[in-house]
Parts: sequence; C-alpha cells; structure tokens
Amino acid sequence: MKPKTIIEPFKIKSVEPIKFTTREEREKLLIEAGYNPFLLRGDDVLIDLLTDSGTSAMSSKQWAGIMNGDEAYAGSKSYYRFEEAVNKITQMEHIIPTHQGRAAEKILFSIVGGEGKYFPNNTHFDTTRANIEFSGAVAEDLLTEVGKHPEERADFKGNMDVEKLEKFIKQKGVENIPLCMITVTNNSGGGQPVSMQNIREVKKVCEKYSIPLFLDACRFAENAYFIKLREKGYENKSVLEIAQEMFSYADGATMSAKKDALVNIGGFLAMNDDELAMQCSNLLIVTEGFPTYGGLAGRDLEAVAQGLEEVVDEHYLEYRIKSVEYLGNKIVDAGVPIIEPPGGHAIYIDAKRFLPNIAPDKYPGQAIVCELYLEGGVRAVEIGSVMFGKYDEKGKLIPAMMELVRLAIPRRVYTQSHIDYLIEIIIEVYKNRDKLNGYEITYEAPMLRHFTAKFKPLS
Ligand code: P61
Repeated sequence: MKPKTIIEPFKIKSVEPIKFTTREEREKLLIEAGYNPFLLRGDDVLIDLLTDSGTSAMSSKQWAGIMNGDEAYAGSKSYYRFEEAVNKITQMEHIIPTHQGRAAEKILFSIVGGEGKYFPNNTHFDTTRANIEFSGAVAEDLLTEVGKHPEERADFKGNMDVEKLEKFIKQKGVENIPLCMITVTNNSGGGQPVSMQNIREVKKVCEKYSIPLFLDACRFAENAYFIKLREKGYENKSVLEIAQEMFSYADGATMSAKKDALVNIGGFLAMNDDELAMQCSNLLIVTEGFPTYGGLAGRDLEAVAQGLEEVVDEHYLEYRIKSVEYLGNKIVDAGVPIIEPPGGHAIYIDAKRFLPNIAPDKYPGQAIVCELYLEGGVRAVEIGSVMFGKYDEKGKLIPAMMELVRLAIPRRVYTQSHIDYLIEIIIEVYKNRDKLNGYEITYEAPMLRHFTAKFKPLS
C-alpha cells in the first residue's frame, strides 16, 4: 500500500526558534512599519510567508559545500561545479553567475533593451518589468485568457496566448522584439505552470520570426513536476528529463537561484549565443564581478550546484507541491477565495472576492495582509494594485489586473503543524472580513513602491 500521509522528506538537524508576540504588540509594530509588512523586522514575524525567495533551508550537503567553496578569484573549482550543474539542466553553452535574478535581468536588458523595444512574456515578474522599463523598453504580458480568472480551474493557467503573441510580433515589428520570455511557473499569475505544449508552440512562433526564446526559470523544477502530474505523455519521465526538454526549446534563461536552487543567494544567466554571451560577460565584469564568480562567493556557487541536484528529487517535489495544495484546499473548503488550483510555491488569496466592498483604490489586498499579521503574526505580501497599480495623467489609479495576497511557502522550512496554524489564522480573518477597512498610501517611491510604501487605514 502507498501511505496517504506525505511526510517531510528530511530530518531536522538544526532549529531556529521563532518569537511569539501578542496582538497588542503587533498592533504597535504594524503602526511603526507604516502598515507595510515589508518594513517589519523579520524577528517580529511568527510565520514568514513574504517570499519563497532566498528563504529555503539548505541541506547538510549544501552546508558541506559552503565549507568546500573554492574562493579563487578566477577559475575557482566551485565555478566549474556550478557550471556543470546548471549545464546538466539547461544544456546551454554559456553559464554566467550573478548574485541574484534581477542582476541577470539587469545585464540582459541593458544589452538587448532600450527605447522602441518590446518584450512579450506570459506575465513579467515585477523586477523583470522594472528592468525592461528602466532600459526604456516596453514589457507586454500575454497570458492565456483562463489564467486571468482566479476561480476557474485549469491545468496550465500560466500558458502564454500564442495567437496574441503572433499578433503582437506583427504589430510591433520583428526588428523591435529582441527576445520573448516565458516565466515558469508564472509567479505574478498565481504560481501557475506552463505546459510543455505551450512552450513548444511559443517556440514555433519565435522560430518563425527568428526571435530568441528565454525562460525566466526561477521555479523550473516545480513547473516540470506539474508537467509530470498533468500533461499526457510525461507521467513516466523524470523531472530532470522534463526540465531538460523545457530548456531545449529555449535560447537562453535568467534564473534567481534563490527559488528552485534552494539557496539563500545566487542566480545566473544562461544562453547559446556567443556574441550576446560575450557582451553579457563584459557588462558582468563592470557590475557584478569576474565571470567565474559573478557577485557570489565560491561557497555560494557550491550551494547552488548542490541545490540544483536536490530540487529535481521527486520525493522533495511531491512533498512541496502537496503541502501547498493541502493549505489551498483547506482554506477553499472554508470558503476562502483563492486562485485555483493552488500554485506551486504559494497560495494566492483573491482579495477582490474576499473583500468585495473594498475598491481596488482602497487596496483590499493590503487590508488582508495587515489583518493576517495582527491576527496571527503571519506575514504575507500584497500582489495587486499596491504592487502593480499605475496612475493616469490625472493621477487616478489604474488598478492591477488582479487583487491578490500571496502566501509564499519557503522551501523545507515549515512543518505540517505550522501550516495547520496558518489555516486557522486565515479562516479566522475570513470570518471577520466584514470588519476590515481599506487603506490609503501616504508615501511611495517612484519604482517598486510596494517595498517602502507607507499606509494609513481608512475608517
Ligand atoms: C518573490 F516582493 N521573486 O517571488 P531576485 N523572476 C521571478 C521572480 O519570482 C523573481 C525574480 C525574477 C521574488 C522576490 C521578490 O517585489 C519583489 O533573485 C519569476 O529576487 O532578484 C523574484 O529574482 C527576481 C519579491 C522580488 C518581491 C521582488 O518573492
């Protein structure tokens, strides 16, 4: 018999205590943070679901790798181990380490971006969009229609709309589209996977117009596991084989290793084009460091290499995907509206349906985020009009497509009882939703405002 209970596929060797606070203390702390949980001290948070990025627990083998790191400035042996591990998955010619994902994006888009250029993606993550826009170019989201409807269940809601892509290319002109991207899984659209068929179809269109295809590969292993579970023909393939096939359709990739490489810092750029790789390496030397360390220490490269081996383990991925699904299904059963089905790295509460009486310009997602902290010391993040809202010429808010609250689950950090506690807190906040009020912004930075914005509750 196959037991129904899925257990954490690890034993715990080292523990980190978490601090308990009272509701009164949290009320004071939240005021001091301007009602922005990004501005709380991590120490004042009980369960931290702000991000799954850089928050993984490393394995004993990764820690051993840290001790084994070779800190040679040039040609470190840790670089070659890293290069081999990345190459095994991506099979790409040039592997360029960076200190994190956005550094890879900054280098890539500084070279291929600029005024008059357009970059299609299923959904650009905010740092990708920011780097493209910072270069003067335009970032275009071409998500499949079903991906825009939180309540609809479908297997691959992260897919790109292939017809729209072709229309977009014709409209903007091939010469103005230096590359096309697919984000796996689609973080801003609910952590939803992209099917192999969709990657193949996008590739076909890109090939027709000689446009290179890049993957934003932060969560490639979770995406590959969803393909194994959901796409016909892949059930008997290994996750590694599926990942290799995904990358085989790509000409390049950016990756924040802080996600599916199970490390606290790191990233890379990978590509096949010799000329572009040369330009990226030259810029890397100016902004990050020598091409065999790219802003990282040798020990970090060891940890990434080891993490990439561990992340394709199917016991790990089964536990990972099933524990996120467990959380999602339990709160759905209690009536909490989320993006369905549950995503790979996070649950996304649909704040529009959770708080239908709070309009987008009063930031319903922020109201839920604040209440989760007050109720149970849980830190989540708003992914809605605080993060993606823009203003028109008259200063009126153009709301985001969706109003979401993301509960991102760090990898290998929390156990089943932490998740059960979380479920209790979310359901309690949901029961008391009629008492919640909206927020107004009292300070905001010109870019990526959600990190530092300050808020005031509306009565
Ligand atoms: C996250 F609130 N994600 O999801 P870097 N592409 C994709 C990402 O998910 C991503 C990056 C590129 C984060 C961290 C984060 O406003 C925020 O290594 C699909 O973080 O530079 C990062 O990778 C960039 C959270 C980033 C945020 C920006 O939590």
